Amino acid sequence: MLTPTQIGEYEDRGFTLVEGAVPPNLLTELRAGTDEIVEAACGLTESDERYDLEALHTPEAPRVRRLKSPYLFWPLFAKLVREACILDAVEDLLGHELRLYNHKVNIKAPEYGAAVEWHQDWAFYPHTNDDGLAAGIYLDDVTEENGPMMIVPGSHRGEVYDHHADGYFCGAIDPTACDLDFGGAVPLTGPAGTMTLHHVRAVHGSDLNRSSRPRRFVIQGYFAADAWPLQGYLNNFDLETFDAKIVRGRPTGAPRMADVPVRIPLPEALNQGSIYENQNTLEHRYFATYEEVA
Ligand SMILES: O=C(O)CCC(=O)C(=O)O
Repeated sequence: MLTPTQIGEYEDRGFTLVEGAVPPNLLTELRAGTDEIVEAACGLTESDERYDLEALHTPEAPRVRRLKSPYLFWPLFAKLVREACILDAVEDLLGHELRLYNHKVNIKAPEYGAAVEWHQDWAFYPHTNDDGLAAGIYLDDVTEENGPMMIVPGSHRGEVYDHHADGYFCGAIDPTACDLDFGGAVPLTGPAGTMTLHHVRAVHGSDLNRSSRPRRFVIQGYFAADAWPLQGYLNNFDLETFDAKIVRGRPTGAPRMADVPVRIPLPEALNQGSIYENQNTLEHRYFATYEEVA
C-alpha cells in the first residue's frame, strides 16, 4: 500500500504520512462513534478503565483526554485495529506477522487539550527487537494550531533517552538534559483521514490545542509478532491474551533478539494511569500547560 518514497521516508526519518488512508464512510463512522462515546462520559466523576479525564473535568461538562484501549469496549474500534487500510501499510513496514500492542484515542479538545511531552514509545515498552510502530489516524483536520504530533527526524536511530524524574519513570524526556534538536521537529499535519506511521523509537510530542477546533487522534501500536516485551513476565503475563492480539499471521514462541538500546521503565511512575499522569512529575516541561496559558 505504501509507495517506495513513503517507505524510504519511514526508514530515514522514522515516520511517514498517508493522506486519505481512511475511506470517507469509515471516517464518518469513527467521528460519530467517538462523539457518542465522549458524550457518554457525562456523569463520570473520575477516570476509569475506559476514560482518562482532564483535571478540569466535571460530571456536567465532561472533558475526556483519552479513550483507553477502545478496541476492548466498543465494536467500532475492535474492527478498526484489524482494518486492511491500516494493516496493509503496517505490513509494508513490519512484515506479515503482526501483533497489536496498544490502542487509544487522544482527544485534544478545542482550547484546552493537553500537551504530550517529548518521549519514545520504546521507553515505555522495550521488546526483544524494535520492529514496532504506531499507526495514527487523524479524525479531524490537523494544522499547526490544534496540536499536531511532532517528531524529531532520525531520532529512531539514536539512543533510548532517560525517561525518569527523581529516579522514577515519568514517561518524558527532560528537554534540558539531552542534546535533541526539538526545534527541528516536524509537525505531522494533514486532513481528517490522514494516517501517520512512526517508529517505536522515534522521539515525539505535541503542544496544546491552541485553536477552536478539536484534534482527535486514534493511535494503534503494532509490533512484528516475533518481538516479545522484555517486561512481559513482570506484568502478569498471559499467553492467551498475548496471542489474541495477533492481527495478521501466526504467533511464535521464538522471539527474535536484536541488538537494540534498552532502558527499563522502573521504578514505576509515581503517577500511575495514562502518559499524561506519568508526565506530571517532569520538572522541566517543554510545552506549556493549559493552566499556564489560561
Ligand atoms: O497525542 C499525541 O499528540 C501524541 C500521543 C502520544 O505520543 C502517546 O499517546 O503516546
